[in-house]
Amino acid sequence: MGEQGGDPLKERLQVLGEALRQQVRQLLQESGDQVLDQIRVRQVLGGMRGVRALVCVTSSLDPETGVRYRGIPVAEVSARLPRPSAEDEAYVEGLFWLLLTGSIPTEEEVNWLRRTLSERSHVPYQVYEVLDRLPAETHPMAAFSMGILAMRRESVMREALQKGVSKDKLWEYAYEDALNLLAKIPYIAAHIYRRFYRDGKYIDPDPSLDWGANFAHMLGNDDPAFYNLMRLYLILHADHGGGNVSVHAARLVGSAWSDPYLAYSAGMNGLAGPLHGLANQQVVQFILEMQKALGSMLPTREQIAEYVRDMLKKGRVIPGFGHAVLRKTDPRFLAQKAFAEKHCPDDEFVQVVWRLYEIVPPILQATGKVKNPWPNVDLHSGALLRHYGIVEYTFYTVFFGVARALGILAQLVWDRLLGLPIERPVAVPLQDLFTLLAEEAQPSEESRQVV
Ligand code: CMX
Repeated sequence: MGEQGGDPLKERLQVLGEALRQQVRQLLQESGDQVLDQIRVRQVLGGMRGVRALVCVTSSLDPETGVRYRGIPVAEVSARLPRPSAEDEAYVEGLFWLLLTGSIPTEEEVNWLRRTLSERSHVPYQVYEVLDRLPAETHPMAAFSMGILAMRRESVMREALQKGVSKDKLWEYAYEDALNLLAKIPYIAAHIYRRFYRDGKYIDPDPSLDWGANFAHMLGNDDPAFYNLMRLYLILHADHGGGNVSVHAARLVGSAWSDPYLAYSAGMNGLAGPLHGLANQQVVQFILEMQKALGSMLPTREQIAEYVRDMLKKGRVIPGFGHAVLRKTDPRFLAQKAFAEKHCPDDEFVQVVWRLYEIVPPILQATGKVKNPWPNVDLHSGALLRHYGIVEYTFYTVFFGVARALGILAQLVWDRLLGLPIERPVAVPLQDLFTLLAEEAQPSEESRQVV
């Protein structure tokens, strides 16, 4: 398959894309004026929470049960995808195939994808030069975003647009960019890690390894359990519907036909915010500060409760808890907890995380305002990475960024396949809202006459 230079994934997408595009056209013709939602003032002023105004092909998010990748609950997806052995986590390449096509790939298809990613993985040296020239205090997420932008000259979509490509063909160039980016992203991330935290001692890739394991290898840990943690981590963080900040930022930018390099980098700038992906770094920072303040590596439940209440009194948020959509414990947290129970139940840092899981939700609930007091994906990830020797927590959001490439790039390809237009909602002038509400409270002479 694909040995003579064919691309089975692209061929599949072509067929799927044509069929879905046709269905979308028909839907627009037959039901284009149907009302899907009504928007309240609370939503206009509240981050558009709950507004159903976007579509997503790759995944969906349910407040109670969490994210589903193409309909499969996130906790089950690894077990359904091809894997090295029954004891191992699934190959991450398989998830990318699933997100793009909606089908579980065969072993052969996963092997093809691994080979094609390996063939596309060369990063031009100028990109590494840009990274090497950054001041040592640059945050790794800023470096990551700059590394992606420094590679932008490689974009085939940018080149095709310059040459005047037809709109129908645009998705093919977005697809090529997506595969090229996916192949190179772990190299950029590993380079940043080794440059900032390991004295620039870089590790050559191992082309015999799969995408997730090779990333672990380039970071510097060849423990098979760490390979599995990486595969699991990358799968769990890959996608989360279309409305989260990183995916939405990338898709918004992509809707202007900005190529995937520009769009993915925009998504990463959103992921770098403390209310989103930076929370994984902040969880570890918060635990370390707490351990120091309380003089104990494993503080008692009472000590933790008092410390957390004190943080809330000071108006601070407790990182790793809460979510804009989820209303239950994030299944991605539970999947990481299950991994830790199997591989490192005696790790003290892991035990602090488990204590927080026990203690924090009722405290947040008692505030009466936090809509979801339960842990999100970011509460557990740092403790696992620390266990395998990646203690430099300022790098943690880059892991999230590498994983989120899978979802963002798959969604960008589908956006162009469907020919979705440039996004352009209306921002209501704030004064208009005041006027509207004042009129509603006190009907004008004119409207009274109408009644
Ligand atoms: N600690 C303290 N207060 C919290 C809180 C938390 N973990 N989560 C929510 N709140 C507060 C909000 O700040 C808000 O307070 P005000 O009314 O005073 O402004 C109130 O509770 C209501 O917020 P909400 O509707 O429950 O939550 P939002 O949808 O507005 O925000 C989120 C969601 C994730 C930003 C928020 O829960 C939060 O700040 N959590 C901590 C940061 C974090 O872990 N982020 C990672 C999320 C997952 C990810 O994207 O990676």
